[in-house]
Amino acid sequence: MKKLAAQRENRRQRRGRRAVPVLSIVGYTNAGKSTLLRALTRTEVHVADQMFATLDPTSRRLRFPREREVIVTDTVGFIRDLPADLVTAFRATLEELADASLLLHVVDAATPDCERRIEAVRRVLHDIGMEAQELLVFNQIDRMADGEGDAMARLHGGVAVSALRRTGLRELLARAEGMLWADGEGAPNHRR
Ligand SMILES: Nc1nc2c(ncn2[C@@H]2O[C@H](COP(=O)(O)OP(=O)(O)OP(=O)(O)O)[C@@H](O)[C@H]2O)c(=O)[nH]1
Ligand SMILES: [Mg+2]
Repeated sequence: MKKLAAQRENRRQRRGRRAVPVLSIVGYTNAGKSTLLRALTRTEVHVADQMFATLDPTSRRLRFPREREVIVTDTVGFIRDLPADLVTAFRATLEELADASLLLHVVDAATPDCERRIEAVRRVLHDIGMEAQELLVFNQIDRMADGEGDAMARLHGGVAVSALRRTGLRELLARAEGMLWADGEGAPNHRR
């Protein structure tokens, strides 16, 4: 664990020097975080329909138009009232979040209690002292009636996507780019 923490610190410093923004994918477990990372970067990341399929952080490089580059990291799913020992076990993953310039908060939009889950995830983020800006990503809209996912996303100021079908990703990237480079040009809009 110590060695891993040292390696992470190293990576963090290198990223800091190069000023590459980090986009961290967060969300309730099974929301589709790993599927989204895969869709965005077209690489294989462990995906499974089970609790906590992602047990360690996974980072990928992603290029925006205009040669802008970001690092996207996948994290373990958050659930309501995450027990303290689980928080300890996932500290490595949660520590990665300290790097984040932007949180892509993935929501399974087709789940009836998705608003309660959004709040649960926000509570965990708050409890670990995470305050980076957030973009709500309403995923799995292919499981909903036409237009329903878009309406939900609009209501919450988020974007609607299907990570599985790879729809809505262009809009997602445009919004993320706008949030990271608020002035449209120049240096990324880092939190620190
Ligand atoms: N229909 C549909 N299924 C999806 C979509 N995105 C993800 N899934 C499915 O949802 C299940 C969970 O996806 P994952 O990407 O593993 O979810 P996760 O958020 O990474 O899960 P944890 O790492 O366990 O927290 C898988 O069976 C995916 O195929 C989507 O847009 N539409
Ligand atoms: Mg996962």
